[in-house]
Amino acid sequence: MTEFGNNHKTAIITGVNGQDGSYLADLLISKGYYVIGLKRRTSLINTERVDHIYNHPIDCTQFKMCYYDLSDGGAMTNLLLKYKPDEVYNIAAQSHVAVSFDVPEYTSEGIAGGTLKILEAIRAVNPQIKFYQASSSEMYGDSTDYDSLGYTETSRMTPVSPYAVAKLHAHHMTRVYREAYNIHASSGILFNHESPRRGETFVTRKITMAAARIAQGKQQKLFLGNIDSKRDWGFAGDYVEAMWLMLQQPKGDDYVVATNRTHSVREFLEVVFDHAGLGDYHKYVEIDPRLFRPNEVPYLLGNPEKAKRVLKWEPKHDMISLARMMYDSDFKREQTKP
Ligand code: NAP
Ligand code: G4F
Repeated sequence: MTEFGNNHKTAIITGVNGQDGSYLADLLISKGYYVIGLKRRTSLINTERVDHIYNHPIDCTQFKMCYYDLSDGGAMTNLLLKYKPDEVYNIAAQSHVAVSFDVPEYTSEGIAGGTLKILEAIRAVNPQIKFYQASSSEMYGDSTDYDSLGYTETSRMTPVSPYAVAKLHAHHMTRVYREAYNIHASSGILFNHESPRRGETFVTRKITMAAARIAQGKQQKLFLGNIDSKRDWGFAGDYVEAMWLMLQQPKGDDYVVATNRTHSVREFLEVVFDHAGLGDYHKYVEIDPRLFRPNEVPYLLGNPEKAKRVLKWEPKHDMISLARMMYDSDFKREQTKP
């Protein structure tokens, strides 16, 4: 018996301080789970995204934070032995594609090596533990193996960044452990998903934060890189439901999670600047060649037909409602700053 008792499900979430980890913790707690959220040690406290759970009089009784790093397989073994989880969600990663060109070894060791360490720990401690792997649409790279409905689970993947190669390694390893050891291991091939909790250096959040500051007279210019690339953007809160649904199926599998709509960064800019009442974004945006990547994924459109059919999953937000939600949140947040 663990310190939480036995009459509940227990889940471990790596990367609980991140965007998805925090939404997933909210979801699992609302379903009655006990959640062991894993964070890495940082010199400044960065638990902002889960502080509402900590500070909640009831939710905090279902939540515990422990230190963990993707490089530490022994630590995962100890956590599995101590907390006896039913489900492990591997959400942690150096998740910034552009940064992966600067720190490819670190990115790869965390994502590829780190995932393998968790799978090995599950195999050794208890192969009945269900496993979720955060795979990515970035893995498709510049593949042309899509039709008018977009990429599917079986489309050819030709990754074009160190991040994506590492994710593809982890994706295949998850399948290998599913097939070789009969572990309930699933990969969610998630297309870009955003929210008011999105990291501040990803393009959507960079845009909504800048527009909110420009609208309040605190910033004049926004510097961006390639604004012609296209992404299939959804809401992170919708996407963590798909993660959970995958682990409730009789068997592990791979699923595309996407909205089936694609828009350029330029279109996202237009929606945000229009919603902010700022008019033409050209007045504020400058293109900085230093923000272009050595390689770019030009186009992403996901076909979530399998997730809809098998998981009965549906996205509730599209790019426009998402962009407005993010801008409104940043506008309010900016108003409270000195
Ligand atoms: P995120 O906000 O960057 O969160 C990643 C989390 O991982 C952070 O809490 C981070 O810790 C933690 N982390 C990083 N390196 C670590 C390490 N070595 N050991 C332990 N923890 C570490 O990313 P996200 O947007 O929530 O994405 C969640 C996952 O889905 C990632 O694996 C990402 O690659 C993948 N994914 C994301 C998207 C998307 O559009 N958001 C799409 C497809 C796949 P700190 O808080 O200390 O930095
Ligand atoms: O917001 P981004 O950095 O997201 P990207 O590269 O698509 O990666 C995100 O989605 C992946 C799923 O497909 C995840 F796996 C990954 O972890 C991450 O969450 O960039 C989106 C687009 C790119 O084409 C980029 O070149 O926006 C372009 N962009 C233009 N100016 C910019 C900027 N991106 C960033 N981050 N910053 C800019 O100034």
